[in-house]
Amino acid sequence: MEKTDFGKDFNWGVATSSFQIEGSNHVDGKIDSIWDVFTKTKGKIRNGDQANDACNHYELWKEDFKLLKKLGVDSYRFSISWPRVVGQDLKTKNQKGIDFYKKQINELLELEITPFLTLNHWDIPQAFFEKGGWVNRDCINYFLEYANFLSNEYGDIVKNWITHNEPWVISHLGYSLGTHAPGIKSFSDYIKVNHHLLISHGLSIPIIRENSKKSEVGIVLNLTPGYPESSSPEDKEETLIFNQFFNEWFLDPLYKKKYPKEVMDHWIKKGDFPANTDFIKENDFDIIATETDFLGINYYSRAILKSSDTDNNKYPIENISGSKTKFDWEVFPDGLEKLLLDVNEHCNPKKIYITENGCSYDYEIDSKNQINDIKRIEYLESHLLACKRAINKGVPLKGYFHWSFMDNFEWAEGYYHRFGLVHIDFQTFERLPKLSYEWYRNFLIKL
Ligand code: IFM
Repeated sequence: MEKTDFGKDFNWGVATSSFQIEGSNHVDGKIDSIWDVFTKTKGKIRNGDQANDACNHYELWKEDFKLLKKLGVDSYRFSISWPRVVGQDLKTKNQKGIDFYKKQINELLELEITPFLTLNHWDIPQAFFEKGGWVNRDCINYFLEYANFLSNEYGDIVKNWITHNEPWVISHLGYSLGTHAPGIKSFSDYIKVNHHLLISHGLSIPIIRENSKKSEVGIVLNLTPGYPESSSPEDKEETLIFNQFFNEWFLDPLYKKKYPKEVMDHWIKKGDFPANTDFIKENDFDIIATETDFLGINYYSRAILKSSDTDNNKYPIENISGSKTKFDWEVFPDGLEKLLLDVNEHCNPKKIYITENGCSYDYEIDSKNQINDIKRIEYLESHLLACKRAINKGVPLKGYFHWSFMDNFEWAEGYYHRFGLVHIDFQTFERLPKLSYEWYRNFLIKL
């Protein structure tokens, strides 16, 4: 497999997010995010890990960008920390935060690396949450003001915009299971959060396009294809419900102006779905389906479903059969190929990017100070091959961003999982590229 097999205009990249790497959570005027509050709540994060320092990227970003350049990527996907760029009233601007990202964007352009900017990778201001956040439809305006101000500020230098990262995780883990910030357990809030996230996405698109001429705007979904454990009608039915709950709940409104029926009936039957559906207004689906320039897909694994699984209250990547990553997620590259083909057929997006794909494994640093993370290399290579097969079958896949550029703070899992191509010593903040970094580099620049 050669880089050139993917076409000349293919975007090769890596991805990160603000809260997971930056640290310096209380300097230069940054206000609290919901994750600052959640991480301080006892029992929420594995081992009580904190993200006050994370990778100390806030101070070391120039050093990180040197490694990024050396890696040979075309593009870098990262997110803006909303609470770093506004004050408590969500209206005043924090110039130090704005400048922090402006310097980074300009440096990336200097290095000939294209920035892909995510507006919301989960670390929303606590002040926004306290005003009702995603549950409160009126709060959508705060997000639109944020999108307006950011695209005004950076519109000339950023041309690739992502509205939200993984709405399923925001709503399901944050508002239904409560295992992520803000830690709410309410099915009706969960449904509203989904809906309002999608509306805010749709409404922000024309704003961003107006401020950032000739830019491209999209959304990122974490899609996990479900497979039935057997060919029994019950397992197939279970799989259909899973796929609608996990994937089509987002794809359908975005591309077909509706929510999928069977899962909704299933929730209504269980008594979960809010009896009052007034929160869905008449032309909401027209707003949500505002045409995007690309669809970002984050793919990690698949789920295998059997009929007794009918329970949305568990994290459903389980019952797996093949080899697993440290997260217990099955390594299943064929699922990526099939997912790309299915999404292309059903939604026909103009362009697709794999905006995240990666794995966490344990490893050791050997006596030569090297990290031979062979399993990550195998994971990366096999998933790139899956991408190539999908492209050969006509999928308009135009980029691949590996998750992640560096080890980082893995949300409720703290520092337990390491997804990076670059190792981070979370005590000294020393950076050490792993063998997988060298592999990707060799692939990208043909040493
Ligand atoms: O670390 C996360 C990222 O923030 C969103 N997608 C999945 C990754 C691995 O769990």
